[in-house]
Amino acid sequence: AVEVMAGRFRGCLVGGLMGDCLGAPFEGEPRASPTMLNTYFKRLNDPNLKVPYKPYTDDTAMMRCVALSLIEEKGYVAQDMAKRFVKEFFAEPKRGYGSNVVDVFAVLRATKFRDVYSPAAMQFNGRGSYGNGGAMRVAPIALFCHASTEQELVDTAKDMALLTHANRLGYNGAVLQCLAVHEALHTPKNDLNCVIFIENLIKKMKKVEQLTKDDIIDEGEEPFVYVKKLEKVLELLERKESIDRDQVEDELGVNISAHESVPTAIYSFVRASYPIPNIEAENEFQRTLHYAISLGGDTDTIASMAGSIAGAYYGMEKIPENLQRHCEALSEAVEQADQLNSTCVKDRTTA
Ligand code: F2R
Ligand code: MG
Ligand code: MG
Ligand code: MG
Repeated sequence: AVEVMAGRFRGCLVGGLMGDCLGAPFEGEPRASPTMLNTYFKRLNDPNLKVPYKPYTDDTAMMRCVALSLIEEKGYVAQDMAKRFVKEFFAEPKRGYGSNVVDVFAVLRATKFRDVYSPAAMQFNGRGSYGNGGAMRVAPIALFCHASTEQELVDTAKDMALLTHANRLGYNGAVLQCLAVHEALHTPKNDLNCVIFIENLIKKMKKVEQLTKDDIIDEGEEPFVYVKKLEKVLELLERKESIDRDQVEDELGVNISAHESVPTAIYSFVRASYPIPNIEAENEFQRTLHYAISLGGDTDTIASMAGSIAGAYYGMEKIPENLQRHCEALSEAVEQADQLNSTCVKDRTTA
């Protein structure tokens, strides 16, 4: 069982990296045409193609911090993680970070990490960010907590997101993405039932989105935003072939806010488990990235989140090698996945 998990751990981190690297050239651009994207993937799959690697962006830069902090600290330690985010940002600030999250890094540094959660809480006049930056980096937590209780997984994802994203939609988006990776990791291979996959997430998010006294929510604001989005995913799945990309954009969203991108990434994973018109991809993992990118908008982040879920389900064995070699720091993602796996294995044997 440990062996099988190793392939899924690798698939998850490599899948996230690949979605980021391969999706980044399209971020914020007008939606790419079907011909353009078919040519893009066909060209990258040519074993003789020699081109510079595609760099990763903020999504992977931060995900690497999450993975390394969990590995070094053998668990979630807020201060260590915050310090890694800040160090990474100031070492390589031009990775395409969100325009507001960079203020959190500056304040964390200026206040010497005294209260690591307070700079994020002060963003947007105390409302906190609902950007997808918490969700885009959460996958290593699903791996690290893969044998933990659901509550531990949810709490850790939320706390990690709160370092930068204090808005309820921001951190709950991270929780949902973490639950989706976790669900994929535990779905037996060749046994994916799209409807059951989404229904399981709906059940879990009904608990997560239940309001507690700590939640800041405006009067009249919808509390079950993610549950509603996942119900829309079910509707889209039912309508099957008749769905076009405009409908996905209208109903789920394709932008940098967590609630307009996390459900879209999850939908991309389930939808790409069977053929899609105009997408020439036999391989389901590749089809997932291709479809996520084809939706336009926040393509690096949606493809990265979809790629982590798909990689956790299909495993490293299913990820085309020709595509892997175009991504920056591929071997480091593999190494971190193995280290996370052995940390968990040690936990299991010493527990
Ligand atoms: N930043 C980008 N892409 C845009 C331009 C990059 C371009 N390629 C370039 O060359 O510069 N991508 C990256 O950012 C997203 C993750 O962002 P994160 O970490 O959540 O950042 P932030 O700043 O907290 O939030 C992003 C924006 O969301 C809006 N927003 C969030 N909360 C809000 C609130 N409470 N009220 C109003 N607006 C809110 C703001 O516009 C924020 O700037 C990923 O796509 C990653 O790839
Ligand atoms: Mg990015
Ligand atoms: Mg806690
Ligand atoms: Mg992005």
